[in-house]
Amino acid sequence: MSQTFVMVKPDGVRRGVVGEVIRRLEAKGLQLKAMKLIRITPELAARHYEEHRDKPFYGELISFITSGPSIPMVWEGREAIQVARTLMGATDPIKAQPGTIRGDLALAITENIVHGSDSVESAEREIAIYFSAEEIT
Ligand SMILES: Nc1nc2c(ncn2[C@@H]2O[C@H](COP(=O)(O)OP(=O)(O)OP(=O)(O)O)[C@@H](O)[C@H]2O)c(=O)[nH]1
Ligand SMILES: [Mg+2]
Repeated sequence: MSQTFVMVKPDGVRRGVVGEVIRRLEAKGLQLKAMKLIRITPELAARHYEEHRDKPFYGELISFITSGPSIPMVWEGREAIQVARTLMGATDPIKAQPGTIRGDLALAITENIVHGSDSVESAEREIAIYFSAEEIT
């Protein structure tokens, strides 16, 4: 069993697809271990996206992720990191396959509905940014 960090971004909350994202992860067989609704602060956003600090789209990324409430979550299951990334689809929704969350629900690369950890190290790091150990069941 492994754990991953998945987050519905502000566009997903605004568009009312939180339930749809959760439904797909549950239907696949992953188990929800922790969840909350928060408005990400600029400080939290900078920690989350520190790997992208020098990218040209960094400013856009930070202003978008702080633009409204998000739903950070911890999910658990076999190969949870890979499984969640596969269900999410490619980063650019234009290239994401139909049947994936981004392929079915999104059209813009910044507003791509969900975030998912891309490695064991990033899952551990991101879970610790958003949740204390007591908040994970
Ligand atoms: N505007 C813009 N945004 C980008 C670009 N590349 C990535 N992003 C945004 O930055 C986020 C993080 O980029 P990555 O970590 O490389 O992509 P990812 O791992 O598929 O997506 P996350 O799960 O959100 O981390 C993406 O989800 C996009 O919202 C880009 O070329 N232009
Ligand atoms: Mg990423």
